[in-house]
Amino acid sequence: MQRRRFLKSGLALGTLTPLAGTSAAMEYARPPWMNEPGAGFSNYGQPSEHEKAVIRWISANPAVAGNGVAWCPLHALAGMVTPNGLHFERHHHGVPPIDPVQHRLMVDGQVARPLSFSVEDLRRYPLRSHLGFIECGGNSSAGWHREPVQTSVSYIHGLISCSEWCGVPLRILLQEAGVVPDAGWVIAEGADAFAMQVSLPMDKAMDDTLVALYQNGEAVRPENGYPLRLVVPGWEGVLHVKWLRRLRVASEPAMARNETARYSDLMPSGKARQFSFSMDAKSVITSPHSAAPVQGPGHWQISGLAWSGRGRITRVDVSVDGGRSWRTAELMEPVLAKCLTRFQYDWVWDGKPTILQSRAVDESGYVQPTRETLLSARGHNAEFHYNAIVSWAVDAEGAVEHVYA
Ligand SMILES: Nc1nc2c(c(=O)[nH]1)N[C@H]1C(S)=C(S)[C@@H](COP(=O)(O)O)O[C@H]1N2
Ligand SMILES: [Mo]
Repeated sequence: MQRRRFLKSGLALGTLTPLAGTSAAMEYARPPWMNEPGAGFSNYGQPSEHEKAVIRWISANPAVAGNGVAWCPLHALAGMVTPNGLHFERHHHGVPPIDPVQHRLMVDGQVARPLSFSVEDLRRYPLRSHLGFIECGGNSSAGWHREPVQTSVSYIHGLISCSEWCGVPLRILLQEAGVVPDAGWVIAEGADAFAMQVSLPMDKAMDDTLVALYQNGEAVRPENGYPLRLVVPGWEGVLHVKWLRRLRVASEPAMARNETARYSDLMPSGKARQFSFSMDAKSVITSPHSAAPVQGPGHWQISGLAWSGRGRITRVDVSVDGGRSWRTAELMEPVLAKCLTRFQYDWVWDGKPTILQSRAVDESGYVQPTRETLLSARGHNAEFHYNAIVSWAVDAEGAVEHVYA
């Protein structure tokens, strides 16, 4: 009787065998935690104690205090939003302990009226929200190595995260200050030690750039720029100046360290690719991953993330045979411009060794390049902005390994 019902409901769902469930035991024992009332309320919720392994991995630079990164555990997340406590971190000079009451944002330089704002002043403006990614220009830079680095997907590609950033459009503040005609740049400065600076072209400043106060609904976290940061949709991480304290309108870029010596790429011609700005389309499979081998032949979800600084992801192709054939993956809604997009692909593994790959296409028509194509365009001296197709070999035991295919 039970079995017949099961078969019928299985048929209704169009499948005879469950994808992953085991048949339910007749006895359905009451677990111990149902025997007495549980814990009370908490002032600020924390993840389950069983999720303690889901953390950012820190690669601090031992030579420079406060310099380094913390990687986002992409392999452990689903959907597209990054929990605030797991947003990747990139600091050059540590996280300043800013008192929001004393913090000011100055708008000056080539403006009619230099202005100074408190955090409270900024909260009085109509806010705008951008759900989108921030990606460090150095993300995936292991791809430039001649041999494929053997580590987790998150240690190679985890310098990207995605949040709902809410703040004041930079345009409004610049218009109030009265930008002089022909002032082509805004030099943004952070309130960290050594005052990190970068230069933002005026067009982008006047377009969709935000002075963000909120991250996924709460105040921006200290490590992500509290109380204020720039959010420059689709453009590389370094432009998203944290702990923002000054916007100086200028006719020339600052040519600061992080837009000359860093975040630029030495090309085969000997010239440097500078001011890359927009992040090229990219995708990476986050599951299966090297820490969790595929548990035998059968149905598995290949899942991953795709994004483009130029707009929406229109398609992600997945290859389960090392690039010989490609199928279209399913894109999980919502699919937003300049935002992470989750893709999924139903994979039936026959248990034979193979190579898994993903390839993103964005609305500008740009197709994520193969490693060969990227190397032939940029050479071997580049250090940043690596966005080629990523390959994962699965061996007969299901172990996943980073390879160049
Ligand atoms: N003031 C300041 N802003 C900064 C940085 C910094 O070191 N100081 N790092 C930049 C770089 S290189 C990146 S990739 C992003 C990282 O943002 P996150 O730490 O919130 O992920 O912040 C940018 N803004
Ligand atoms: Mo960065």
